[in-house]
Amino acid sequence: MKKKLRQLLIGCIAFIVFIWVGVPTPVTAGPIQLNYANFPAAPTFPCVQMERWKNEVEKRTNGKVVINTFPGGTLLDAKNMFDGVIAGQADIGCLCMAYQPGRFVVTNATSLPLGIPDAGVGSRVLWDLYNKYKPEAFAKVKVLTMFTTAPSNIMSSKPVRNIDDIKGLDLRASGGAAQILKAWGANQVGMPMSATPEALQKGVVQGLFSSIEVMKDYKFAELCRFVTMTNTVIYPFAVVMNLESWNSLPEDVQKVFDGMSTEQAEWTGNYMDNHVKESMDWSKKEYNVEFIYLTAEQKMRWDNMLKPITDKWIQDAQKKDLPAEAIVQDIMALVKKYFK
Ligand code: 3IO
Repeated sequence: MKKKLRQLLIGCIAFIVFIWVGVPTPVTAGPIQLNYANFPAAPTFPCVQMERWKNEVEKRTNGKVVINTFPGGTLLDAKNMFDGVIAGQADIGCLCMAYQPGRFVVTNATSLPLGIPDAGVGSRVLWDLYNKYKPEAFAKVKVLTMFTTAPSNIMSSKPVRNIDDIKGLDLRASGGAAQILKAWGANQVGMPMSATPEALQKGVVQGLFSSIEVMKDYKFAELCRFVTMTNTVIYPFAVVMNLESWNSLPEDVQKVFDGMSTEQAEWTGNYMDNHVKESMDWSKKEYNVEFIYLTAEQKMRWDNMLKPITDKWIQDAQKKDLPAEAIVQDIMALVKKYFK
C-alpha cells in the first residue's frame, strides 16, 4: 500500500513536471502593433509620407513591427493630434504645427517670411532647428521626424493680380501663413486644411493660401481656377510618438526609427517639391488653371509689407525668454547652407 502511494506521488510529480516543461510557453503575441494617426485625406502628402514610413519600418524591422495607419482624422483630427498622442489615443501622430502657433513657438519660426525656397530645404532647416533647440513643447513626446510644405501661394476662385485684388478677399490659412494674409489685407479665415474642402464648397472662403500640390490632391483646381505665385512661407509638420509606446520598444526597433528621421524629412521634402510640379501641370491640363506671376515691382511691394512680421515675432518670443534673434539667424544660415 505504502509503495503504491509513493508511486502515485512520484507519478503526480512527474506529471506536473511534464506539463510544466512540456507545454510550450505561450507564444509571444505576434508583431508589435502601432497605431499612426493623421488628420488629412489619404491622397495628401502627410499621408503619403506616412505610408512610406510604414513600409520602410516594416521592411527594416523584418516584420517585427506592424504600423496601422489612420488617415482622414479617423483616429485623431487636426486639433487634438498632439494631445491625443500624449494621452495615448494613438501611438504615433502627424501634426501641422501652424495650427497651434503659440504652442510651438520655436519650430513655427520656420514659417516667418525668411526665404525658404522649397520643401527640400525647408524640411532640412526645420529638422536641424528642432535638434539644435530641442524645444520644451516636445518634452512629453518622442519626435520621429519633421518636414515642411513647399512655400505657399494663393489659390482662388477670383484672380489676384495685384495687391488691391487681395484686399478683403476671404482666404483660408493658419499660423504663419495667416499672419501674411493679414499683412496683405486679405480677410484671413483660420481652419485646418482638412476643413477647407467643405469651406470652399460652401463659399465660406474664396480660396486658400498653402502649398499648391493640394490643387490636385484635394481637387481644389475645380473651384480655384487662379493661382497667384507668391512663394512665401511654408507650413511646418511634426511626427510624434507617445512616450510610453516609445519606451516599450526594443532597442533595435528604436534604432530603426531614429535611423530614419533625417531620411524621412528629406524624402518628404523632395516628394512635396516634385508633387507641386505635377499638380501645376495637372491643374493646367484638367482645369485650365491660370498661374499668375507678380511683376518685379509688385513682388517688392508685397514683400515689403511682410517686414514687420519677423520683428513682431522676435519681440513676442523674447517675452517668452526664447533666444529669438539667434533662432531667426539660425534659420537664415541653415537656408543658405542647404539652398544650392
Ligand atoms: C497641408 C495639410 C494637409 C494636407 C495637405 C497639405 N498641403 C499643405 C498643407 C499645409 C497645411 O497644413 C495647411 O493647413 O495649409
